[in-house]
Amino acid sequence: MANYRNKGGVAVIELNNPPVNALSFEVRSGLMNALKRAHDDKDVKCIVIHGKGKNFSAGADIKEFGGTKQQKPWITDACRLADESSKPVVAAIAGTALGGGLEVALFCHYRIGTPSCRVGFPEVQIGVLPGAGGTQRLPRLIGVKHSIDMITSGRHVMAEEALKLGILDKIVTDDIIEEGIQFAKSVVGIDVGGRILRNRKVEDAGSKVFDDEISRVKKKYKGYIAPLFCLKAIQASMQLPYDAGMEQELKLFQQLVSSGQAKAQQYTFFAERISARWQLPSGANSQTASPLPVKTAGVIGAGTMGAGIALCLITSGIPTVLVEQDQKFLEKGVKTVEGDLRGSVALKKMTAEQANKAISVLKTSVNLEDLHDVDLVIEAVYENLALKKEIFAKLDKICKSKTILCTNTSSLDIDTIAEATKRRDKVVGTHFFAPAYIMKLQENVYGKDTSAETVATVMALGKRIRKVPVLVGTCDSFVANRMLHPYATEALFLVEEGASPYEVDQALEDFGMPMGMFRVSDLSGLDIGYKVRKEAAKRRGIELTSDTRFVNGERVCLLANVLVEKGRLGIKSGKGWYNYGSPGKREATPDPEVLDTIEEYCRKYDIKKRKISSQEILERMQLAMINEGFKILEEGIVSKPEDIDIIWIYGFGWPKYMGGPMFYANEMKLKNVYRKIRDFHQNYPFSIHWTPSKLLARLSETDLPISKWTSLINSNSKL
Ligand code: 3H9
Repeated sequence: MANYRNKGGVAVIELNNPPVNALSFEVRSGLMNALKRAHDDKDVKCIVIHGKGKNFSAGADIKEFGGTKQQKPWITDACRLADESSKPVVAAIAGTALGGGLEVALFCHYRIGTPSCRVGFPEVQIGVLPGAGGTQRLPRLIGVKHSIDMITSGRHVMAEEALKLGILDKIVTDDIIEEGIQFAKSVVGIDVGGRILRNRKVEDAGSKVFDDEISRVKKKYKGYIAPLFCLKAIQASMQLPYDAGMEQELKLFQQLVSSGQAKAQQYTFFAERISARWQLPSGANSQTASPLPVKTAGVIGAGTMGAGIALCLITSGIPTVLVEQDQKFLEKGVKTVEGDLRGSVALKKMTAEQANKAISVLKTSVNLEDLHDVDLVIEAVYENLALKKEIFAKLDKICKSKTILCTNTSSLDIDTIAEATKRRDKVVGTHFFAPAYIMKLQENVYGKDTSAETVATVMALGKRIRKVPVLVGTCDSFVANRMLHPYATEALFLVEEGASPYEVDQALEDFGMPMGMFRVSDLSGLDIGYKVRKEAAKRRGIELTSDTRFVNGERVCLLANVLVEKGRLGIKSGKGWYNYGSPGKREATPDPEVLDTIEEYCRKYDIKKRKISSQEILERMQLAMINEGFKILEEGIVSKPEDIDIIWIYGFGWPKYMGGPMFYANEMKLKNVYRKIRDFHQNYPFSIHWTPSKLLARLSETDLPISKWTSLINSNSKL
């Protein structure tokens, strides 16, 4: 709703729907009535609109999209009187004015904001476009070029920049409502005609600008349709009169709202927030547990991962000690950090000043003892259980009793590592993804003794260092890599059976993955997987050679080992599944030598090859991994499907417009997913990953939407 009061001739209208004052049906109706009242009241000389609490408004209520509450008045109906009023209308902005919130402000004649306020059109990130005049009014205020930038990126613009662009008329420092009232009074009597945006013309930027932008946007936001629709709507503002432009904007908005991409992107928006609300089996949760302060941190291991993690910490202002046992490796790690900082400055992702500030809080050491005073340590040495246990035992003696000890292991048992210490409650997994500075996922893994306070601390740390933290339980390889395993295994089987690695990658990239499986393997280094496989086999008492075809009756394909043994380690050696010309180069070209190696391998084992369609490639890789996802849910390793989707989106770049693998399964209908998995199980009986999940079997009978799975899982813990 919207509150109304008359303060000495100033109508003060408050958008009231905390915490973000989303423009629900009630708020839109309330705003329309309040503007009418102010318009009709002869005592009122001017009008101020502000938001209740900390925010102006975060825009339309996304939950209403596609629902019954999406009904008139629209935001445009609610605001029409602001446009038509001869009384000055001022938007007084604190916190955020986003999407429809900024559109309300653009219907006002003036906009003032606090120094920390932010404005923007983030609609594109939830698969739609500003549909209440934003694409028609912003170009009339700040021109086509800046409007394209803001609307297609969805970025938030801070107060200073908003003032420079002309979105804000003034930045004020006192109470925003009082400032709004004073400002409104100061403009009473000044003709508002020139301030009404619908009356302004949009400068003709020419059609070439749009041709160039279409190419840029297609490249930058590959696969996403909303940015292209945004361009069409902005172009309409230039080509059509205001009313016709508004009609065109609404038409494009409605097309997007009903698209599958918008549904998936909006699911992702809420999934991220649902996933942030964690819970431990004990019942302790994000509401009840408080994090410990992390004023200083330590990172052990200055390899690619360690250096990347240290970079995340120092760029977030956390003084960090980077420890490596060997001075030469340490120097190499520091060079990596410095190089990445320089790269960020060159790409204008940070200023030289910020880079200098970050490096100034990095200390280095070859002595673990230098971690005696830090609040949290992240160990990022290579994947060896004995080594990790040794380090944790030492840390336990060196560090303060309150220090939290984290391991970046991607597969090892947290409880076994914790057993090396006398503070098992303070041991936790913080699994980062390569490259650690870029990839947003932080998979936090609790062990059986990890305390709620420890979990709260690493979840809060994740947010602070601009990651997306997700909490998972401990099991072999946790969630991300455990699901990756059947996905990658199927990729290799497909190659054995006749698809080339390049066809596999093409199918995945056409689907929307940023990189195919084989390119990712080359980037990570084939030797890493090789070592992990050997270690895992050793733990299970198995000896693996490239001739191994079955392990305990289960089919395996060790083609990747054959490449490693030929010295093809991926990008680092200039050759892997692809040819890169020379070590470190990124441009991947298919390599006939690899195809020959595969041919030779298949001949050796008498494997018959056949033509494999891209549909089969996607189904086998994705359904194998989705089946594993249901097993993970069934075992309670994560408590909700949203956790899995966020892991795949931020850990492996699953396209947001496809909503994550569990959402994708939901869209395919679970009965179809289950049927196909059962068929694959019949056709490929030697792959345990095709054994259908019991949870999937049950859910497929119910046809419940993904939003209801969690309640069914919780009410049927014994499935
Ligand atoms: C639009 O405006 C279309 C128009 O152009 C045209 C229409 C015709 N709706 O994120 P937080 C909830 S499209 C419904 O945790 P923060 C959120 O789910 C809209 N709910 O806080 C959460 O609920 P819960 C364009 C919303 O401080 C709670 O509010 N606007 C909406 O970290 C707190 O949110 C956007 O896309 C919403 N619009 O961040 C902006 N927004 O506690 C989307 C939030 O139950 N919003 N909620 O989990 C944001 O980016 C962030 O929420 C914001 C605050 C930056 C505002």
